[in-house]
Amino acid sequence: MKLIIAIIQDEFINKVIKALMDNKIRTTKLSSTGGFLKSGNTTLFIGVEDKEVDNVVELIRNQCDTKKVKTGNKEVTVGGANLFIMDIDKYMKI
Ligand code: 2BA
Repeated sequence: MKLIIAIIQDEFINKVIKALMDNKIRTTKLSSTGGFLKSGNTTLFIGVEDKEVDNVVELIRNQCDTKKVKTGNKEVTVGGANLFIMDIDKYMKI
């Protein structure tokens, strides 16, 4: 099993969650804040079987895009999504 931690820019989150729900992928949504821009984003915890990982990555990719944000006199390219994919030893619902 894998845990996908997905940091998503807020403007894409509703479409991402709809795509996950439409595909019966469970997720937990946390409000989060980027350390650099100090603006809101959303972090999803998504627990899936290994064989579902590629599908979830594609679902997220299809709903997100990069955007350019000006900060001071610099411009940075944000997202659309930053994903961390981790092995999970054990999942229990008790
Ligand atoms: P922020 O930390 O607010 O970063 C927003 C964007 O600013 C980043 O986009 C990147 O383009 C730029 N940036 C971040 N740190 C920088 C630095 N030290 N110097 C120059 N530019 C910098 P993304 O890379 O797409 O990241 C979007 C959001 O995803 C981040 O928001 C943060 O909340 C999260 N994130 C990205 N990489 C992460 C990591 N390695 N660990 C934890 N969270 C991460």
